[in-house]
Amino acid sequence: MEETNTWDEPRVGYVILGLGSNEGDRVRYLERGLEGLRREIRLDRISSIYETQPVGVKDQPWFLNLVCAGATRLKPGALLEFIHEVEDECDRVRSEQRFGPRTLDIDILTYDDRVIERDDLVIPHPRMHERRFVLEPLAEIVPEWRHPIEGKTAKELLEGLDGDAVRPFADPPPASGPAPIL
Ligand code: PH2
Ligand code: MG
Ligand code: MG
Repeated sequence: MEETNTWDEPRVGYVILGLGSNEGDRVRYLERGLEGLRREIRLDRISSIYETQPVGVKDQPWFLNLVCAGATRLKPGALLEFIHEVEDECDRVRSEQRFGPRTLDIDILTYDDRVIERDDLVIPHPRMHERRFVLEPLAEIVPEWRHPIEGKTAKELLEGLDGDAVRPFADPPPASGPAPIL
């Protein structure tokens, strides 16, 4: 007799996220962001913290940036909503100027090898391959990761890039709180 598969759970996606802060207690906002993300993402790699020159709007404080990677059951749209929730909990003001100062910005850089182009969500992040503040921490945790459109690894993308200043600032924030069971 044919058996129905009752174990058909939602699948797990592997995501890479970029975090940035240039307002208030920057380290604390990165830590709080990671804490929040752990409710839905089993983070298994977190880069060091880098201090980075602002890209885009130049006349604003320098950022702290890091990149993290992990597994989640949230699909891309639900992940985006969840990330907005975490940003809101971290005092993010939505009316702020695009590219201007923010307490915490969390960007979905990649979701598996998927290419998504929706009005509210473009994956891979459309500017990630030209931003040193993304590629430097990315190459630290997954140097062999390959961009699904550009066809180059994080390390190769970084090698072909000059541009804005990025300098090591601190070790990765320590894990706090339990990782979700997926
Ligand atoms: N984020 C931006 C605009 N410019 N510059 C740096 N160095 N780091 C960022 O995270 C960043 C930026 C928009 O989100
Ligand atoms: Mg951003
Ligand atoms: Mg953002």
